[in-house]
Amino acid sequence: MSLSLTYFDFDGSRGLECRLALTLAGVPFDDVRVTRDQWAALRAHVPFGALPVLADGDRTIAQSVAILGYVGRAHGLHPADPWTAAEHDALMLSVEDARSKMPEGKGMAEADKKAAREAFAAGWLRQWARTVEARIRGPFVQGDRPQVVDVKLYVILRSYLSGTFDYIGADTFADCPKLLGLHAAMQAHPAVQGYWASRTQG
Ligand SMILES: N[C@@H](CCC(=O)N[C@@H](CS)C(=O)NCC(=O)O)C(=O)O
Repeated sequence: MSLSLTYFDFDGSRGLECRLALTLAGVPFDDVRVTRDQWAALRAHVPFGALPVLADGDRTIAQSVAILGYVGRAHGLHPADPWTAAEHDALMLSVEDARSKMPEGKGMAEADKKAAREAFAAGWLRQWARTVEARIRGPFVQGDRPQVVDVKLYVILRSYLSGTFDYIGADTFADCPKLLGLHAAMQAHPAVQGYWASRTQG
């Protein structure tokens, strides 16, 4: 099996989720990072015209949740029980909801963007955080062992907690200790630490 994961050349969002899931699984993969110019030529040739894309020989799959589900099922990082697996899928899809519902702010006056983002954080996002919080056993979703669902939650929490998005404050999650604990436990996991070490040494 020769896997390659194609995404943009930055460590965030859906591409980071897939790289970290493969790293957690201990699976070697070709980490293909495309420039924006390369992407313009590539877009028409990938499923759904978006990245990430996972290739195994001449087979490709797109959609981050499908890629994570595949990696998880193939390597024991997604529940074997169908109901529990569907619960994990729902959590992963809710991360996609969070991404699509956040006001982008493109073309908005800064004050309007600020108001829209703060309303999103205080409203939809806080409710999302509480819903996820109730589904975490601790430190990871299903207990002591991280699975692909934890990787996806870690990546979006990392972006919120590090201030990647203007006007989405870390205080949004102040009453969600399990969510913060999941982020901290993922950050401290040897596979994740190894990934970050490899990126700073590269
Ligand atoms: N639902 C898809 C969304 C994929 C997506 O929107 N990817 C973005 C990067 S995170 C992308 O390819 N953007 C470039 C473009 O649309 O041209 C998934 O979860 O993988």
